[in-house]
Amino acid sequence: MDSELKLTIKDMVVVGKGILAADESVKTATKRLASINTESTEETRRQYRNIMLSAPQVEKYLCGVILFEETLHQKSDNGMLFPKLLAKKGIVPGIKVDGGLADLDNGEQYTKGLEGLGNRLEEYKKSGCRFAKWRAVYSISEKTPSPAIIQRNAEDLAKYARICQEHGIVPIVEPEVLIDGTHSIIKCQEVTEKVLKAVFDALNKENVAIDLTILKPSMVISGKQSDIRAGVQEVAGRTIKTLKKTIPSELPSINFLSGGQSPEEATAHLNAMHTLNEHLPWYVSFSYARALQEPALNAWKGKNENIPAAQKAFLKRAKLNSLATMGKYSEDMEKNE
Ligand code: 5MM
Repeated sequence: MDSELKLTIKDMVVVGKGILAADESVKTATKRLASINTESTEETRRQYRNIMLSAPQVEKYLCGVILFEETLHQKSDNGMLFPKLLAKKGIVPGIKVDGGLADLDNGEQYTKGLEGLGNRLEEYKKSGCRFAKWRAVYSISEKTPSPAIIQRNAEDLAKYARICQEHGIVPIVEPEVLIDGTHSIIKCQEVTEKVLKAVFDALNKENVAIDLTILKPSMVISGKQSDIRAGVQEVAGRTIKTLKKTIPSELPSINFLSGGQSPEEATAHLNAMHTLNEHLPWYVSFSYARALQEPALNAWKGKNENIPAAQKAFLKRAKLNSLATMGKYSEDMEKNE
């Protein structure tokens, strides 16, 4: 089992490459398609995913794609099952395995989906998936996140990660401290530190092999509605400081989520982390959904004649984020590319 996991890590930790999150549930995909006045059907969701997954030479920038269950059984315009298409390009197919969020009485949310996970993983494996992803969320307000949700999410993420590794699937562990709110970057830093500490304590307790795990965290960033929002250098500096304090060096890769940042912000922040002149013990890259997809979605508008423009927009963001993983991105590339 270990050699299988090691090979997947090797294929997913590649300098200059990152992960595309294309794992929106039907509900979220419907919201995204509504923003371009396109009806959400199985076919329009397939068409949309086909634009990104079939984009020419996308494998230069991506080492993995997180898929939603529905996409596993869908085919590209050329008639190839999407996981097969990705594998053919040398991109590792993965799958979102959490069952979404459920409300708790105090207004916080936990993640569903542990029941029957092992059996589902066996099925996903047959479809070609080699890694999985599970997302837990933490909201910042005066009373949240509560110690109880920090503990519960950490334990569930750890159980999920252990089950994945037992089935030869690399777990992506995604604790997302939400950007919504008026909080300061310092508050976000405090919360992120507590959350990550609890997650790694739980992973260790559950005997999860850290060197065969990928972390998908949020960045340390000011609340979206905050009056004073920290600049790029501060976000990069505080994020790396917090990660160094809480994450063991044997973790192979940290792939950030974009969490509501604009595409340009998400790229600039990642790039700045690589220009801090600090040694980073792990590979630091991206696993963006919105920050990679937004320009493509807006260019497509649900119309066939816009597919080339949508693919161009998608490849541009993928390339700029690839450059950011090496600290080689600059703002003027936004105009020239
Ligand atoms: C936080 O969401 C993840 C990363 O996306 P962003 O880069 O846009 O923040 C993403 O993988 C998310 O987990 C999926 O889109 C699935 O979301 P839902 O809400 O449909 O389960």
